[in-house]
Amino acid sequence: MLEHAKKLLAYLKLDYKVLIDDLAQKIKTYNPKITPEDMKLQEEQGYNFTFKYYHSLEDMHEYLDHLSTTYKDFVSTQVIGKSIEGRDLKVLTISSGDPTAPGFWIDAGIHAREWIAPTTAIYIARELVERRETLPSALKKINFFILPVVNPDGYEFSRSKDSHRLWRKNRNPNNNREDIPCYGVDLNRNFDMEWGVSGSSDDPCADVYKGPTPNSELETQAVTNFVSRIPRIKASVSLHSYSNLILYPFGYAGGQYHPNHEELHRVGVVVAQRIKALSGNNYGVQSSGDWYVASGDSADWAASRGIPYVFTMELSDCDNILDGSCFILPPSKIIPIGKEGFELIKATAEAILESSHPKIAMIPQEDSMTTSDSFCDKEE
Ligand code: 0X9
Ligand code: ZN
Repeated sequence: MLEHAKKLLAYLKLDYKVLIDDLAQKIKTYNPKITPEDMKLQEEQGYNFTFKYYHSLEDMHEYLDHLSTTYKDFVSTQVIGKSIEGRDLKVLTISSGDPTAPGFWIDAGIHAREWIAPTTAIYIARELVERRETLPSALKKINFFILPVVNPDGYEFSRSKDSHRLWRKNRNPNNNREDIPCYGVDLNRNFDMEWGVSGSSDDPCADVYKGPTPNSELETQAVTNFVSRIPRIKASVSLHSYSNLILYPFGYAGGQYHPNHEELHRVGVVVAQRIKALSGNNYGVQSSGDWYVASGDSADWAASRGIPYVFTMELSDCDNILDGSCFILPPSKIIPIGKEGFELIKATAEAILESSHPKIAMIPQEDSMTTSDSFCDKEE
């Protein structure tokens, strides 16, 4: 196959460089089949999810349900909407017990191929629920809302075949128009904040297709409807990969900053220092738009809603940035990278509780659901 491609490129007189000798092999090695021993362990624990594999959406949802049934006093799940192919968008709510406590939104898996992001969101959920006894007190004084897979159709598509592994967008057929033969909208270009002004495309075949209108996608709508109604929301974190970066708004332009950007930068630097001490890894801290401009991302929208702490975290570096497959990470990275993600959640929680933010205009109260709504919508 590689030899055939090389011949073709030579014939076409096109310059090339082989980045990965055998991508299929890399995909297989880093997505191993569950061993019979682990299957047995899963049967014993009563659910299939582990931190040793990249699991299906179903397995991940099963774990969220396990948390909500085992810890029903303070944990619940709710389906906040459906994807374009009809999959559930399942949010885990972890209650501090105080309905007036600050709200904290965490989402992951907006981009299908970034498998380390959903696993990190679930790792964070596990720490917040199953390791509650060991948590710093700040984390117990916050109401968390976690959506580990914003783009379930894309995620399942990327798992369905080796050749789909690097899929990024959702699976909107884009009306199946003959003149638009391409699937998918980039959900991180679809949010309604300076939509389409930079770093996105109006070509449905592009990986950064922004969609036909702002907030056009069911997945984006589910997120914006739900987050707009989180009572006293103080933080929004969006998990992505890769690049070892802690980013804060705005992303639609360089040199445009969230009103709270000095504080966001300070928190980001604290997190980077803690990660360095934890794993030796170096994280950068900067505004999204100073990294590269792209409009319509979830963090810019969250900032536009007046949320004071807004971050995008690009989890994981790349062993070899030129190999073109830094989205494909061995499952042995799930826990170490989960820990790095958790550092951002911890430091943000501490910062929320330490400071008040008179300068930031918050979401008008009439838009918000009551806290009891959010905790009573428990899925049966
Ligand atoms: O391009 C994106 O949507 C994010 N990077 S990723 O590699 N995960 O796709 C970055 C979003 C941050 N926003 C901007 N740079 N504007
Ligand atoms: Zn991403």
